[in-house]
Amino acid sequence: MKITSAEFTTGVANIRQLPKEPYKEVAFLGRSNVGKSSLINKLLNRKALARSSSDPGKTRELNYYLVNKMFYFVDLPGYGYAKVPEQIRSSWGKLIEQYLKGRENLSLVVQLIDSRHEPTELDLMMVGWLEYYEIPFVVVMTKSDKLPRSKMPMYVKNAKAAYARFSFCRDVIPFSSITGEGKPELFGMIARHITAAD
Ligand SMILES: Nc1nc2c(ncn2[C@@H]2O[C@H](COP(=O)(O)OP(=O)(O)OP(=O)(O)O)[C@@H](O)[C@H]2O)c(=O)[nH]1
Ligand SMILES: [Mg+2]
Repeated sequence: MKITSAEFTTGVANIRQLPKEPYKEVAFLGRSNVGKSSLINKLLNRKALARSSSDPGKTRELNYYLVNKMFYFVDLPGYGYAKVPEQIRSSWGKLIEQYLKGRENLSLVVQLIDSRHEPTELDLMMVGWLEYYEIPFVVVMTKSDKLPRSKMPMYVKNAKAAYARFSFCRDVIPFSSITGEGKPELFGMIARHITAAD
């Protein structure tokens, strides 16, 4: 799939503001600072469409990007950032859950975990929701450029084992926003879900 256009359309802070268009959606889910915005920019061949910052926890809304005037990428607020007050953290969690639970046109969720670390409790809780709501997801291991190449197969094997019990997990893919590793695999997966009949 060739990217012909990509634009930011809206930031949603309240579940009632979700776009009404019937476009299919791919949502990006992961803890704060894991590399969601960088991955979206890489997929869309843009430098700074999705705002990537050195200030973790900055993305507080569901950010909608319309791609090829055909489907949406949704950058979900990063969870698990300790410095954010508890009250705000729980309201993000609620917004994310309401979104995952009720969004009919949600075709695929991309969960990002750091290549160098095991999935956190929150990561597994989130995919627990996906499993419960029967939403297919793919796990992306970000920042793969930070791992020695020789160690990658072992890390991938461990991550696959951590997700083995989830029947809605479609694959585990190492990815780097710097080298572009994993981009063709991830794009292929996204394209298949966007163009599927239902
Ligand atoms: N080496 C390396 N650094 C990366 C990669 N992806 C992201 N980063 C860096 O990690 C930091 C966080 O990246 P973001 O893309 O802003 O992360 P995010 O998940 O969108 O963060 P929030 O919006 O705060 O939740 C930035 O300093 C990026 O430059 C990668 O593939 N490799
Ligand atoms: Mg971000």
